[in-house]
This record gives sequence, C-alpha cells and structure tokens, in this order.
Amino acid sequence: MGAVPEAVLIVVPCFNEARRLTPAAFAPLLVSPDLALLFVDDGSTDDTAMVVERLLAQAGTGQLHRLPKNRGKAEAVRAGLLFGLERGHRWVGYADADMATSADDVVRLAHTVKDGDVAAVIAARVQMLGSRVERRFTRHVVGRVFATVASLGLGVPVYDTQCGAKVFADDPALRCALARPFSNRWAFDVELLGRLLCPEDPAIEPVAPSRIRELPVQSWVDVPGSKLRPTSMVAAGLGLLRICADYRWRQDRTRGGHR
Ligand SMILES: Nc1nc2c(ncn2[C@@H]2O[C@H](COP(=O)(O)OP(=O)(O)O)[C@@H](O)[C@H]2O)c(=O)[nH]1
Ligand SMILES: [Mg+2]
Repeated sequence: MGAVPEAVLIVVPCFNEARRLTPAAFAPLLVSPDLALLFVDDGSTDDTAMVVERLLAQAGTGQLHRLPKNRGKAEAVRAGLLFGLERGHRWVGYADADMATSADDVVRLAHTVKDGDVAAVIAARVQMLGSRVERRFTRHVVGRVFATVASLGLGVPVYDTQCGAKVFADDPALRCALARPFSNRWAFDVELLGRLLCPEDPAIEPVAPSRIRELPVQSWVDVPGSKLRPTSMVAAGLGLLRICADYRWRQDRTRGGHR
C-alpha cells in the first residue's frame, strides 16, 4: 500500500538490525491509521532487508527504502524525512529499529503533532513514578550530561535531545534544516533542533521554542546490541560542541543582521 499523506510518516533507520527487529513490536504502528512506516535500510550487510520485507508483506502496509551504502543514522533519517515530505506527508518523524521507545509512545507523539499547533514533538526519557525508563546507569549519566550541554548550547530548556523518537510538522524551517547533510552521525538530533530554532538560511522564519514540545515517554527500555561504541560517544561529544558553536555563531549573525 502506498503512503497516506494524512498519516504521520515514521522513518525507521536500520543498520544490520536483522536480529533486533521484532515484528510484534511494530504491530501497533502498522495498524494505526495515523501512521505510515518507512524503513530505511542503510546498506546493511546482514538480512535486515529480508526481515523487513517479510514484516511488511505480513502487515500489507509500510515501505522499505534501501540505501546502497552505509552512511550512518543521521543521513538515513534525513533521506527518509525528505522522502516523506516529497510524498506530501504533512508530518514526518523517526523511531529506532529496536523500538526502545514503546509503540504506544510513538503513536502518542503522532497524535500530539497532528492535534496541536506544534512544529515538533520529541520523546523525553524522564524517570518518574508511573513511567518505565530502563537504561544502564552509565548510559543514563552520559545521556544526562549530553542533554544538559545540548540544552545550555541551544539556550532552550530541552530535557532529552537523544531519545530516538521525534515527529515534525512540515514547515519551511524543517525543509531548510534537512537541506544539507548533518555534520555528526549521533549528535544530529541536536543539530536538527538547532537548525529549526535558528535556520541556516536567514530568510527562513525560525521555529519558536514554544512550538517544540517534549512528551515524557510512558515506556523506554534499552535494548541490548547498541551500535553506539565508546569512540562514537566521544565523537558525538565533540560533534555536540561544534554544533553548539555553529548555532551560537548563526544566532549572533541573525541578531547582528536585525540591529
Ligand atoms: N541508518 C543507520 N542507522 C543506524 C546506524 N547505526 C545505528 N542505526 C540505527 O539507529 C537506531 C539506534 O541505534 P542503537 O544502536 O540502538 O543506538 P542507541 O539506542 O543510541 O544505543 C537503530 O534504529 C539503528 O538501526 C547506521 O549506521 N545507519
Ligand atoms: Mg537502542
């Protein structure tokens, strides 16, 4: 079945996910009339494409887009989001292939972006009574430091930039943000938010922080088999500092232009 533009297109970036892809985890997304799924296979060398094709055939819905060569999560997501916008989807987003963010939460994100006057809705892993957030202590601490630096760098009170589930409404600022490749494979979520808040093209209207909403997840459970290595964490940290510096530079340039 083809894409339904009234549905929120959810991009699922996949790199060698044959073992982690669980068809049952996607069932609520595949049956939801508010969602359309696009799996982007990023040059996997295992049976990812076969597993996804089987899953889609069984569901009778959803699409698979195969990139010939591995280019990293950031580029796979960017390609998928652009594909969705070109196909006329008014809302596009992404979620991890391991479905660490529960399907119910992804559906809630989609409803929130469709219902409200918001430019983006991003899932936030807030550990609190009544919700289930399970991740290793070290990843939690590293994640909290990363998100705090990102928040200070962007100058907005964002709590969690790195949860893998986010949805966006079509907007000139979004199209501008996706026009150029991201500079970092893992810190691209921060770069995307920064590009929305202060577009690289000064002629584009920025997204007001009040139009970006964080939705605390009801369930986020770390799935073993992460591809994020300690070296990638260091690269992501350095990438974050560069993204924040570029963002500040753009802000200064914009303010200078308005003086
Ligand atoms: N397209 C693409 N996706 C990737 C790559 N590496 C990881 N991913 C995807 O990014 C998502 C999160 O990956 P994961 O290894 O679970 O990272 P973590 O949850 O941050 O530890 C999953 O959907 C992966 O398939 C890559 O090189 N290319
Ligand atoms: Mg994961």
